Amino acid sequence: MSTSFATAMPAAYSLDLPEATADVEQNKRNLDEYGLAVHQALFTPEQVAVLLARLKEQAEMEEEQGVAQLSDQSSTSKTWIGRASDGPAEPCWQGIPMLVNKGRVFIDLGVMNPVLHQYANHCFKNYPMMLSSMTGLIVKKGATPMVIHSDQQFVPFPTPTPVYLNMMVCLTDFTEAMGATRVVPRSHKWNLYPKTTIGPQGVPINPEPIETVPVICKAGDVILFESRTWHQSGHSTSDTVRYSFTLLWNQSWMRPMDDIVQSLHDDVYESLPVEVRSLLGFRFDAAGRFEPRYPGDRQSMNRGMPFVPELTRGGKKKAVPFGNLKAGFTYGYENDAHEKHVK
Ligand SMILES: O=C(O)CCC(=O)C(=O)O
Ligand SMILES: [Fe+2]
Repeated sequence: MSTSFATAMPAAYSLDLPEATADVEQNKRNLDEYGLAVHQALFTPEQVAVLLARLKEQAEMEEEQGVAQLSDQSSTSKTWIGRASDGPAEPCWQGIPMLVNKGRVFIDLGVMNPVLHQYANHCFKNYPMMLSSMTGLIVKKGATPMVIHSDQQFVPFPTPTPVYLNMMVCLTDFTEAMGATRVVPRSHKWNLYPKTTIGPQGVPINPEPIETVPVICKAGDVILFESRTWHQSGHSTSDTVRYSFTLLWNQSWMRPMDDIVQSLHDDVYESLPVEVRSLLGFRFDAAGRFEPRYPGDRQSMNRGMPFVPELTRGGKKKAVPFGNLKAGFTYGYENDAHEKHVK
């Protein structure tokens, strides 16, 4: 199940955490040193209230309309799509995937947040990035801990930079009793993924004990953890529900966790400025070419392509010319918009 690169984790390691701060340069150093950082109070109480209200309403209505992603503990256990009553267990956890389609506020405050871009550019050493997923996470009493994992656990070799960077936007306080995210500080330097095996319930478990520490936060804080850092959601024993959403970014050569280009609704796409489309993958640097499915379909900004079906003499299908590739370029000539967001 898991791939290990080093022989073993260190016999002893420290669980000390960096202090939360709004100092971006300090947080960059913390990301380098600990594999994580907490940006303190990035969002105002008013912004948190708006984000939380939208997330709660969406979550409730997904459940009411029988399309909620629910689980007894986390995405690694008994997970189903439907209503709470459809499942085999108590729905202590709810995921609200593809938030790009579920409220402009998540895009304006999250995806387009210039402070958050600075962290991604730092971790990715300014290699172009794109949004990989944006997901709401609700953790209720009874939710048990997620398997300890790294978010790039399926990458079959060690990487000198993280491939993904996760940003957990706390919409309530995160206390240990509420199942706050737990981490293994400095594990990003180990060149090792936490060991997992399939447990008796048929889902991955950690066969050996691994000590983790909760990241205690306030509503409005953002936990930044890069994709080599070992982590898990915690065990909720509290009546207070933990609400958050994560922005996951990846270097743009990597296949994103969620195929947002495929999944973004047309009306949302139409409403978005080019800067947002660019960050959602409608601009590519190396991998991810796509063509229109029909004439007039949405296009990659820096590689617009004609509609070209199978063409046969006497056949009915016709090509529809279009294209914004300039002679001498393969892609990426629209550098101004691009550079603005990756530097
Ligand atoms: O909910 C949490 O605390 C952790 C979630 C997580 O592991 C992830 O988003 O990758
Ligand atoms: Fe994770």
